[in-house]
Amino acid sequence: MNFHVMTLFPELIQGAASQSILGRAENKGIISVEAVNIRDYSTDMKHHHVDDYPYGGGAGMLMQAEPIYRCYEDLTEKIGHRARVVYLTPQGRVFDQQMAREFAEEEDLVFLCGHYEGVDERVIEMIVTDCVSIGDYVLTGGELPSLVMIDAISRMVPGVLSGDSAEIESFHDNLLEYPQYTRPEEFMGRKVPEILLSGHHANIEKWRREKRIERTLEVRPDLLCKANLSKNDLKYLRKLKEEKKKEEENNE
Ligand code: 6GU
Repeated sequence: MNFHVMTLFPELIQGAASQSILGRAENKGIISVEAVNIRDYSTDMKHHHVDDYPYGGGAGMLMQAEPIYRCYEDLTEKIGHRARVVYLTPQGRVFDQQMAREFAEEEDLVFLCGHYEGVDERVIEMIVTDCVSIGDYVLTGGELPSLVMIDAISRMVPGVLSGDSAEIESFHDNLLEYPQYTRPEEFMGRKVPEILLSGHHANIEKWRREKRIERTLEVRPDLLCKANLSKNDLKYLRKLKEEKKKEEENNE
């Protein structure tokens, strides 16, 4: 899978994408991350400006349509077909695991990173296929969001992760992950839960399932109604809720 990032800060993208699991996947040739500098497509030969004041007034500067359009045309010629173009913006659909899985089916994916107060609406209408936000807060530009997306999408691409770790992780079934422990058995007085040392696989599985339900109820109760819960799961959930209720009554 090939990621193409249109940005004013290509070093930020290349730096992050060359590390860790993404870097390894790139070295193995499973993915590629290429940052293209929009400034190279400026029509302002003297100062290479790519921004200007908004019509109608208002704070800040906007990225102009033409450099972005020229950059996109050049990229499309190189790619050889019209790939999906993701514009990173707080005005977009909120990114989630399901979107990551869908985007992972693409061979090429183009990102447009906005900066300043935004981008001239006309170029968005002309080239963008998907407006995506990574959450309800405001960032200074689209570079970090595009890296977040590249990371989440890449790990859905076959061969990027070893084994089946992408499968067993949180969110594919709307439950948070269970707690994990490695050596030593005791760290500053804190012991690894006995059951994990027991070698009793059925009990361990049961304990892990219960921890997942417990955590999800505690931190993300909104996910529980989307989770696929068995009769036993629901029984355990009822027990947790009753315990919680009793505790609250005791605190009154
Ligand atoms: Cl995609 N861009 C910016 N600038 N801020 C954001 C965002 C994107 N998603 C959440 N906040």
